[in-house]
Amino acid sequence: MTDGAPVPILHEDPVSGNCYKIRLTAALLGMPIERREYDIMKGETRTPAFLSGVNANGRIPVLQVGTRFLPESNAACWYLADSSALVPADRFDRADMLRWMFFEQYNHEPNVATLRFWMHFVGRDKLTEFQRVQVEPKWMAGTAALKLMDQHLAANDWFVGSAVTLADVALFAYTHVCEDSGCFHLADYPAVRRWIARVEGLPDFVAMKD
Ligand SMILES: N[C@@H](CCC(=O)N[C@@H](CS)C(=O)NCC(=O)O)C(=O)O
Repeated sequence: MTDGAPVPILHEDPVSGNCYKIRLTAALLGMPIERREYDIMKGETRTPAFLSGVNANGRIPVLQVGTRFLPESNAACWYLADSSALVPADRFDRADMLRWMFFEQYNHEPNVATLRFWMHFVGRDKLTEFQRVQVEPKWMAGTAALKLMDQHLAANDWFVGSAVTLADVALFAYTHVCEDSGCFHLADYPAVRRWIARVEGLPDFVAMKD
């Protein structure tokens, strides 16, 4: 970091889109970041050491800055990008960026990302009954979120204003891999596809698997 703050450490599982948002933010800003890996499938974020020392909420990502720990992907992105070009200077645009980041956490991630986790990593035949009954409602809600994004992107290159912001970073993370679940098809969302290509074409873009 240029302000004398220590190099942040990202506690992550590399397959997680929430963690990837933070790596992508750092890459786009040219900021160094260290990485500590956990395997969520093995419960490594639920150990007493993790719960007492990293995040009492038992989840990654967590951004460690010195001795302080910041969970929640969008808060961590904000910490890195505050006062940068990824955050609009205009007050309304800044709030609008947050609007899309809240949308991502409420309408998009709990549906699109959760279905990716259940169907691709856990496996449909290993889902609990509780999870199984939620597949269809999550598919409907995820579809509604992707449709809304497509509608917005049909008329706009970026979610806010005329350049990439954290809203794009937050929404890109799970959208570009939404087909992993087998529930969503990007061909249904042509404007989203064009926007994905736009994000992937940004200087310093890093892929999820890098
Ligand atoms: N709202 C949180 C969601 C964090 C989250 O759900 N993390 C998942 C991986 S993407 C996790 O750690 N799961 C492991 C577990 O719950 O045990 C964020 O945006 O960071």
